[in-house]
Amino acid sequence: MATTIHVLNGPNMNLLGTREPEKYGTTTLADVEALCRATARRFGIDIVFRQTNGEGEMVTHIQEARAQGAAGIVINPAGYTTTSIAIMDAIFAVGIPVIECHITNIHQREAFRHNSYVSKAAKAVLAGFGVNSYALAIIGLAGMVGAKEKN
Ligand code: DHK
Repeated sequence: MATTIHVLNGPNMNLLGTREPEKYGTTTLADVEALCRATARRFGIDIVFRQTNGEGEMVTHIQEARAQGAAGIVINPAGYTTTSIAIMDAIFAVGIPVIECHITNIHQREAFRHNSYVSKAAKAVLAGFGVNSYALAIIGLAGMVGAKEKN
């Protein structure tokens, strides 16, 4: 059975492409999904790609990733990054490697975006590479779970 990574997206990420393009660019979430699938394919990894605007639903998505046998998670918790103890707890609870990923460099932005609860539970963080943060997160996670790049 192929290794699977779940890529989880939080609130307002469904609006990527039209949402504050000067910060988040014009790439849509469907484009990001295609980027994630293409990047994972290089390692023979399958992707489950999900988005939710709800905090509780994101907790459920994290729990379902482990229940469905995911090797790890790439998560852009978006606005819940700096507020959600429940999402942090879910990441601790599932015990599979989680990579936190942001399109923008949250440390360069408003002070309220700097304190990430998710970072306290994540294995690693990618921020500021634009949508390439997702591709880099998948490459890093592939290494963590022992997947090798195919020729
Ligand atoms: C996306 C969001 O929606 C913000 O709430 C975060 C993050 C930054 C991003 O850069 O992908 O602060």
